[in-house]
Amino acid sequence: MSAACYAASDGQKSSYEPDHMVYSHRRTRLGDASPRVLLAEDDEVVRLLLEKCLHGWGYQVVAVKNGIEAWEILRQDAPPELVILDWKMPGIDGIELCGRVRHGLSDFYHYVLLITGKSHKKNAAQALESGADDFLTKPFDLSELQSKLKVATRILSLQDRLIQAREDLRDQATKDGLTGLWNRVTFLDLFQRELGRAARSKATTGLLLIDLDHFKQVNDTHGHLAGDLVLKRVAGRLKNVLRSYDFVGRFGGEEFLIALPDTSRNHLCNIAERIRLSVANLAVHYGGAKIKSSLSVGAVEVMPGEMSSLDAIAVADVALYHAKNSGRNCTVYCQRPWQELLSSEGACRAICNECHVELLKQCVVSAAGKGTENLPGSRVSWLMYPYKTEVSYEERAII
Ligand code: GH3
Ligand code: MG
Ligand code: MG
Ligand code: MG
Repeated sequence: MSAACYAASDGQKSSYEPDHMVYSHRRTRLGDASPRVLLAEDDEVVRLLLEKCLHGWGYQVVAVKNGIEAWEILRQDAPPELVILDWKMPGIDGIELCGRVRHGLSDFYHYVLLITGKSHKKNAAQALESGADDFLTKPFDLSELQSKLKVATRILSLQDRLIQAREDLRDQATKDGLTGLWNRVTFLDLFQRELGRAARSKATTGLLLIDLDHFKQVNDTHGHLAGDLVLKRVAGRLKNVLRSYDFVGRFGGEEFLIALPDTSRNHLCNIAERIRLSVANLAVHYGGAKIKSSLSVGAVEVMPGEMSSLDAIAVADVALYHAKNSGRNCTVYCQRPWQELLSSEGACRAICNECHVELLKQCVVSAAGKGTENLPGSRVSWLMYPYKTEVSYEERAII
């Protein structure tokens, strides 16, 4: 599947970002003490002299002897952003490289200084028009080169700060401030896109709606800061259980959503249980107290093109409702016939219909401990279509 790691830029395990998302994270050079310089010069004497000077001025230098090698370096991941190019070089000359840098590379800005023996004014104009930021005629004074590189460094640093500010704003707009998870709007956007992708590739998608049990008591007993800490720790646990291309968001106060692309029913229930057990085993220490938590999970498997993102959440919500009513600290999985009913009748209407929910409630089938050899103490139930009240052994043994 086409996916790239992305989650939270908080140093925790990554979660999922489809490659078509705009939420990519741009690398910046911030934190680099000395900028890296690519020096391309075919004259060995000049190259060695400049390399030595650049080192002496504190730059990290990659020196190459022709345009082809320079282009190879520039096309690599995270190339130096300060580039010194000789005009006349074998292979690809400096002018052509300037053009390639401006049109052929990614969104990195490279500051390009062109050096040449050509001294005519029209040569300088040609260099600048080809994409160079500055121009230096050989032979030149080394202090002049040093000054020009200082200007280049200033401009690149300014660019880094702008990129960082843009990334910070993007984080604020897309992440939940407390947990670092995707916020509700972003999660819904990602999930909708994922369902679209899954419909095209005929893949099933798992969705988990998670709610902490009796969380109000944590606040009431230990205070809201303790509650905040529990939310953060739980969010960390959720992320740690997931694969790199799953993604998790904070839906509301103590509610979380997890989308699991290309996920079979077995894996969906397994991961829901792993999450539940992981949080059940969590003890958060706060002010001398040891706070234990549990959570309830509503799980739903969305077949390709079967329902909208909001309908899927509505179905998971019904399953969660049943998990709460089944004693909490458990997972309820919505069985397919129920989903089919919802998608044909309109999930939201069905869920708002209290009688309908009551009718289904009678059909919750407990399968505690069934087929969960690797997850002792597992508590998974299945919600069934109202008229299908019996669960076959195969269905119970799916995990
Ligand atoms: P249930 O098992 O039925 O879900 O019970 P509950 O107590 O978890 O549910 P309820 O909806 O009664 O309470 C949720 C609580 O979550 C109430 C609210 O104060 C708290 N909460 C919501 N957002 C935050 C937050 O960001 N920080 C803290 N500390 N508490 C929050
Ligand atoms: Mg040359
Ligand atoms: Mg809640
Ligand atoms: Mg709750």
